[in-house]
Amino acid sequence: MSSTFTTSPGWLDWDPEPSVPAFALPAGTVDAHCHVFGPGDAFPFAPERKYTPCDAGKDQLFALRDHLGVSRNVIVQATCHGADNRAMVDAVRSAAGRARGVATVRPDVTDAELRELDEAGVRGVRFNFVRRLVDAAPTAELAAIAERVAPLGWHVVVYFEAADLPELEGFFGALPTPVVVDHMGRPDVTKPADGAEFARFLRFVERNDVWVKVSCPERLTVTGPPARDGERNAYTDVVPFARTVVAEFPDRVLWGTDWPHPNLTDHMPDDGLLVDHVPHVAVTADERQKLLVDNPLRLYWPDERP
Ligand code: 0GY
Repeated sequence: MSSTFTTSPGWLDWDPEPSVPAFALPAGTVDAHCHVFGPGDAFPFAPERKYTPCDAGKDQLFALRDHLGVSRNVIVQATCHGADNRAMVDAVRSAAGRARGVATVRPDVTDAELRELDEAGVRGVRFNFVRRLVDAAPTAELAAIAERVAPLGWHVVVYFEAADLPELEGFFGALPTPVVVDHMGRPDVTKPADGAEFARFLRFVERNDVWVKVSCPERLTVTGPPARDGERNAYTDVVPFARTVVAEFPDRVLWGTDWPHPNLTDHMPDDGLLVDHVPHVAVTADERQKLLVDNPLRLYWPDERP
């Protein structure tokens, strides 16, 4: 059946033929940030969405998982599905224990709905402050949601632009759950990694119960990837930032592909190259074991923690 929707202008589809990574991920690696989109005819996109993606369903995600040598996924609710978590929950349930979910919920979510999400494998809620993606909810509403999910042992995933951290960090620091920051808080990588702006982010992480996803070099880079047939060390301008975070907080970092890479307009990454980026930011086997396996297990599969 052909799709009954049209993707946003300039939309780039995910790469159907990612390369085989040169770097072998350690056994048990978790891709702790990825999404599913639809399929749109089965799981319609939200009316309030700011973009319409291509289809990127669970079977395609699981094929990528196996291709890259990943063991498990954390599937994060994408804004194009609003607070309708059905596509994400269906994918998590289908993974038979090999996936967890992060949901978006509204303040009127019932306790029964939260319990059902928990039973399906959801372990967090996402608060998004990126204006091109959402009309952000009032922080009082979000604080109330955090109070509701804290007793379930969930955490809060936050997505924001670096320039907004000064305004938001007090709110984040007061949340009653661990806070997981998407994509290193989106640093401006044209500024120095040892400069004032990133130092402020590092201090925020240090002082609070904050975890950091060292993800999305393809979104943060200005130099871009190498040519498809070139050497495999891509996104080198992002490395100093990710390297600093891993070195300073080895027990509170996570990694993810961000497949299917929404809203990229310059290039669509080769997911194999994203795997090959990892040993440049986590340079010892011990750091990689924590980043890829031990840390995500502690947060998402605590019963199996090493
Ligand atoms: C990401 C980043 C983006 C989009 C979303 O939920 C989303 O729509 O997260 C983005 O456009 O920067 O984490 O996938």
